[in-house]
Amino acid sequence: MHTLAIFFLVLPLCQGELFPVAARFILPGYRYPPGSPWPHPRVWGNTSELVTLNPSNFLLTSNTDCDVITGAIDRYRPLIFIDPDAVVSSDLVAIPSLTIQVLTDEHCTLFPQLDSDPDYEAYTLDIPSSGGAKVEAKTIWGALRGLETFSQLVWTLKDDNGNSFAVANVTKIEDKPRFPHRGILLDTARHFLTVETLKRNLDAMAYNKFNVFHWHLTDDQAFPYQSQVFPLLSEKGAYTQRHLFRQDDVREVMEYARLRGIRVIPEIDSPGHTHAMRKGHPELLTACYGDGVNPGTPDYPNHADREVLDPSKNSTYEFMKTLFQELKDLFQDKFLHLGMDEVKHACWESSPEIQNFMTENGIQDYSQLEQYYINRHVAMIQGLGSRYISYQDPIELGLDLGDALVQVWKDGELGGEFSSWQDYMMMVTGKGYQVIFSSCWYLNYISYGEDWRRYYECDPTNFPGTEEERSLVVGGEAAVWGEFVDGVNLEARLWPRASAVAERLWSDPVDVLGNTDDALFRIHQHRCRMLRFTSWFFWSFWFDEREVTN
Ligand code: CP6
Repeated sequence: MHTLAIFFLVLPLCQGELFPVAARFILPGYRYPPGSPWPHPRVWGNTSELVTLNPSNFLLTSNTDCDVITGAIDRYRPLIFIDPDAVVSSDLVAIPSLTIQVLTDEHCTLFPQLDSDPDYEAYTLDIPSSGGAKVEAKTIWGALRGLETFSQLVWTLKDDNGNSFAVANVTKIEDKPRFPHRGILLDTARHFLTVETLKRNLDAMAYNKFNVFHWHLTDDQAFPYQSQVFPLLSEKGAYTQRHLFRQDDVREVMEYARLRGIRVIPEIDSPGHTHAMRKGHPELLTACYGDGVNPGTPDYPNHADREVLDPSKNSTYEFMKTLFQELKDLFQDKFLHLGMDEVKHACWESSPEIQNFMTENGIQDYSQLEQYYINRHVAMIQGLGSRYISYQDPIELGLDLGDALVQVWKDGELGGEFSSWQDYMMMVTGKGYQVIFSSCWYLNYISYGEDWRRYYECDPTNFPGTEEERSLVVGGEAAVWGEFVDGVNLEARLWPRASAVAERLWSDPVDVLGNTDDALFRIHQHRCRMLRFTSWFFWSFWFDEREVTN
C-alpha cells in the first residue's frame, strides 16, 4: 500500500495525462516537461515557454502531395489533439499551423531502403513563440520522423472548470538517427499473427521511429507464407488454411509499412529450421537415416529440430532461387534474410547419399558441406541482384559469408570460448562484417519490474574493438521469438520495452543514454502516449467513469 502510494505520486496513471493547470508552474522545474519526445532528439532546445494550438482550426500542411506525407497528416491530426474539444487559452499565444517542407520527394514512389546518407531520416523542427511551426527534411522519411516528434510535443492542460488546452513548449530540434537499421523481429511461424496484429505493431514501431520489420516468416513449426510459385509449401506446411499470409496480405502489410517509413525484410530460414517445408516438398530435404544419429533406413518421423535442406542436389538451389525471386519482387527490399542459424549436421551424417556426394566433390567435413550450401545459396541471391543478411552461426564454424550483413544474436556463456556478446562482436567485426546487433534484446523473455532498464543500458558498440570495427555496426533489432508468444501477449511483451531499444538505436549515446533515471519520466509519458494512440486506451475511460471511493 505504502509503495503503491509513492508510485502513484511519482508516476500518475495514464488517465492523469491531462495535466492540471498548476502543472504549468511546477513542471518547468523538472528535467523534462510533459510532451517529451521519445526517442530523445539529437539536439533538443526546449524552453518552459508555452504556446497553444486550436484543434478546430489548426492547419497541417506540406509542400508535397506525396501520399506518405498526406496520409501521415491525416493519421496524426487526431493523435496531436487528444481532446478534440480543447479550447484556446486566452493567456497563451496560439500557433496557427504546422508546415512540413520536404526538399525532395523523389522517394515517394519508392519503398524506404537502408541508406548510408546521414540525412536520409534527418529533420529539423521549430515551434516558435509566435507564428507557424515548421518541420523541414531532405526526404519524406525525415519529414515523417519530424511529424512524429511534433505529435509528441503537444500535451494537454486542464483547468478547474473542465476546460482543456492543447499546448506545446517553444522548442527547436535538430534530429537524425544514430543507426540506419532499427528493427523489430516478429516470428509468425511458431504462432500465427494476423495482419491486424502486424499493423498494430507497425503503428507502435512508427511511434518509436523503428524503421525495419524483420519478418521471420517460416520455421520448423509452420510455413504460413502462401507462395504463388510453390503453393504446396503452405497448403501442407501452414497450421491451417486460415493461418496464411496470401500475396495480398503481404502487400497490405508492405503498404502499411511504407506509409510509415518502415522496410519489411522477409526471412526464409534455411538450410535448417525447414521441417515445415518437408510437408509439401519432401524432395528438398536430406533424408535422415535411422534417428539421424544411429544408422538405419531413411524415414521421416520426428526429426523436426534437425531437418536440413539437401545441399547435394541442384534442384534444391533451383527451388530456392524461384522462391526468393518471388519474395524479392513482392517485398521490394534490397535485403533478403537467409537465416543460416543452428544448422544441425546429424541428418547429413546419417546419409550415405550425402557421404557419396562429399567424396565425389572432395568435401572433407560437414562444416565444409555447410559452406558449400552457403556459397551456392549466396551466389543465387546475388544473381537476383539482392543483398542478404545471415545470422552469425556460420562464422563461428569459421565459414565465409561473403558480403553478408551479419545478425549477432548470441550472448556467450561464462567459461565458454565466447563468454559474452562482446566476444562475438569482436570476432564478427574483426572479420570485417557489418553487423546488426540483437543479443541483448530478446523481448520474448519476461521478468518482473522495470526490465526495460536492462535493454536500455545495453549498447551495441560497447565492445573493445577498434574504432573501425565499431563503425561496422549498422544497427540492431529487438526480437520476439514466437514459441510462447501469440497475438494475445505479443504487444505486452514488446511495448514499452522495445521503446528502450528504440532510443538506444536512435539517440546519441554521449548526451542522452547514460542514465535510466533520466529516461524514466519520458518513457512513462511515452507509454501513456502509445496507449492513447491505440484502442487499448479506450478501456481506460471505463476507470475514469468509476467513482473513487477512498
Ligand atoms: N528460432 C530460430 C529461434 C532462435 C533462432 N532461430 C533463437 C534461439 C534462442 C534464442 C533466441 C533465438 N527461436 N529460427 C536463433 C537465431 Cl535465446
